[in-house]
Amino acid sequence: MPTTDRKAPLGADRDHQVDFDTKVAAKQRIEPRDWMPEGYRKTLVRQISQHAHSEIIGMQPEGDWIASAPSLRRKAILLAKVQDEAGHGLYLYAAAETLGVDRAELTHRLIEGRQKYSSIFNYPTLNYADVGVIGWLVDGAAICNQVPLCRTSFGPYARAMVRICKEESFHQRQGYELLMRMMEGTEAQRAMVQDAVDRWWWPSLMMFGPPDTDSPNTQQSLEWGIKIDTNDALRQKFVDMTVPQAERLGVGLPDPALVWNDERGCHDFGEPDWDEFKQVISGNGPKNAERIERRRAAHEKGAWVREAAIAHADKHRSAREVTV
Ligand code: BYC
Repeated sequence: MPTTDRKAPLGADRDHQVDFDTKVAAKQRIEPRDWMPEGYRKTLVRQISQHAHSEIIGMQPEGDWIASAPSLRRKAILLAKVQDEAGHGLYLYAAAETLGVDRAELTHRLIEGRQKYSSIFNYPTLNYADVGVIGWLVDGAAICNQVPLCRTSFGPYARAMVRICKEESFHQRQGYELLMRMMEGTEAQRAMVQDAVDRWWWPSLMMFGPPDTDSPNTQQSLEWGIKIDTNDALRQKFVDMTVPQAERLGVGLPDPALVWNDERGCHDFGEPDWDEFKQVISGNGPKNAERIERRRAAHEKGAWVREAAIAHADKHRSAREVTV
């Protein structure tokens, strides 16, 4: 499907822009048929499709553990979570399609390395404690980032976020509950949890994106109401939310600079390794090549399903034509 040009006719541009700005300022939703600045549309396509890719690629690190889940209960929980992630990807691709892009094209951009997905999924899952820590920290960070996005200015994205956030909160709780159980277990189980927390803490902080001073998109996205908070504000919120949970769990967080600051009314904490972040989002993280290769192989393997669905739709269409 070609990209729709939603630029207004010459002469009407100014009125449309005023109308758009008024709606955004009044926190009303912009809907797919409304006029929107081309930059707004492009930014949304970028963010929503990268978000969708993250959900789909994010199925891999945990999906690897479905076959080795330690009990039937854990397997049922993990299966449900990974299936939810596929669903989130679908809601988000559908939201992106309302902006005039085609999902197949977005998938190609991902596979060909022309679009990003969340840095967090380029780290390996080494044991079952990682499944719990992904739920607790990664889904916890995702909730922090996504709850404000329920109020984002583009209607289809905001509505997708409402559904996604409900499911993310189950994801976060199942992770925390798994870790709680492990912490009640043996010394070796507690050590596994601590090791997983040590490995996932900094990558979780990186999920919120570069520092505000190094974030080229934040200011404009805030003005358009696409983003509601800055990267640093959400990172801070996540740290403040997570510290008491870590204490309750009985694990340490691997940051010697992490301390409550009475004056600021929040925690001080150390800087993530931004060079590592840049490497990971440039395709050089520990698992980037493997994640993309698996996505490409899955896409190719699914070609017959897409062909069959199109043939089925064509058959129905021609059957309808005969009977009308
Ligand atoms: N990873 O100007 P900035 C999940 C890129 S999935 C990779 O701050 P922006 C889950 C950024 O794209 C949750 N790239 O950008 C699933 C930009 O590059 P481009 C995923 C990153 O967009 C399965 C450049 O850096 N959540 O929860 O204003 C299992 C400059 O950054 C990252 C979302 O996608 C990163 N971490 O802000 C379990 C949330 N950070 O595109 C869990 C929706 C930055 O110009 N997205 N970059 O080449 C957002 O909220 C925003 O896009 C971000 C970045 C805060 C991530």
